[in-house]
Amino acid sequence: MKTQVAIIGGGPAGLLLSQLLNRSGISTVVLERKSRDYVLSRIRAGVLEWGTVEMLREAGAGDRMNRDGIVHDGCLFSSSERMVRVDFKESCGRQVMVYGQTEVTRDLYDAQDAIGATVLHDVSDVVLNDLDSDAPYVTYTVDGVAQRLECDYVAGCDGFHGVSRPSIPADVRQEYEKVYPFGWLGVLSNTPPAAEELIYANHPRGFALASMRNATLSRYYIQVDLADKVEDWSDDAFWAELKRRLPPSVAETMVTGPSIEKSIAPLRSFVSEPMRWGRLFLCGDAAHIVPPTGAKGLNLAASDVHYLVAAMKKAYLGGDLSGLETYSADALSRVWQAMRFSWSMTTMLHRFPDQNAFEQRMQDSELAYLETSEARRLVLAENYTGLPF
Ligand code: FAS
Ligand code: PHB
Repeated sequence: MKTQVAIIGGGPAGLLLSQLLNRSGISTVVLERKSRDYVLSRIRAGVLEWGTVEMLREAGAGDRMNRDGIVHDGCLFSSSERMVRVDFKESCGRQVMVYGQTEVTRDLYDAQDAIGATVLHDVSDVVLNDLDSDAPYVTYTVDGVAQRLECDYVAGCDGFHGVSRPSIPADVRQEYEKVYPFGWLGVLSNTPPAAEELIYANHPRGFALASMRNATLSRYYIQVDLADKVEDWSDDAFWAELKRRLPPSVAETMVTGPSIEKSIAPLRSFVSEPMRWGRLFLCGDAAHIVPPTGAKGLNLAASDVHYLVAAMKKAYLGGDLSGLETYSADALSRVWQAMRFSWSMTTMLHRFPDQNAFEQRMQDSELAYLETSEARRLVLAENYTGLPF
């Protein structure tokens, strides 16, 4: 089999890339390790930057989002002393869309079906070959049969544990990492959201986040120790701890109910450079990971796709390879800004095990500054809603 761009991974990055390339007349084949149902069972991100919203609309995958997504003008930050609202629209004229990654992935699969794109599931033994030649190819197994896919380029969209990043020689890769000494216990419940907008809570007992998917589906997180297991947390224990950390006015009125999903995610900041080696281009979690505090993971996947689609169109439609040459630097420039923002939000809002009284005061003063400074709110708003591409 032959295609122009072989895409490894059928998550948001791979599917969005496939959709936008095919709509530009560039052929792709997506190789996904898991089944479609498995991919669609994942509960992950919940907030879309407006740039991501516009890309989904451009991809022809925005109709359900336009109908069911919730446009938010701002979000709230709380501590024991205060509740601060950051009005994105007032500060920087931009908004975000609350719409779950699960739905984004579903919409992308539907859009791929509508154009007859090739997405192969339950693929194993993927190996990327001759990436440093002008004739790369991918070998893989599907239905027990070994296959070979000839291509011009390979897009590694296979996430943090994929095969693409390790296909770049270790002596070429420069990796940067910070692992945080806590995790997030997340719960999804068929209950109305605790508030109209997201609440990021900094509490002496630890961080909490009140988010949502729609008017009857809520998503909550609390910071937990790395040693915690999901089975350590009954629903009652989770709700009691969440209420301790949210503002009393919110905790008193919020509706609780059985968890329909409960999981613990570790937090790390990670970047692997370069994002291109020979004919391989990395996109999304394959190249970088952010702590979810800044709601950047999914949006950075879209950001990389934005740059790679532009570069591929320039190459295929204009015979100009300059975009491919600068892809890694272009994508990384925006990745590092999102990395910085996600790190700063995580540092400002979480309780670190070795945190001393001075560091506690620094967090308090950060929130006090956010409350009193329009300039500080603008900085948060422009980063949270997404810096320009
Ligand atoms: P993905 O990991 O989504 O997709 C990669 C795909 O490649 C997967 O479908 C995988 O099965 C496939 N694959 C892997 N190896 C392969 C191989 N060898 N061959 C073929 N296919 C292979 N982000 C936020 O913004 N907010 C959040 O709240 C948030 N919560 C998260 C919770 C968890 C538990 C995790 C893991 C991530 C979370 N994220 C969150 C980040 C997440 O949304 C990612 O940023 C997003 O999924 C990135 O999309 P992709 O780059 O497509 O990677
Ligand atoms: C979510 O709704 O899952 C969510 C929202 C904002 C974040 C992280 C997760 O920063």
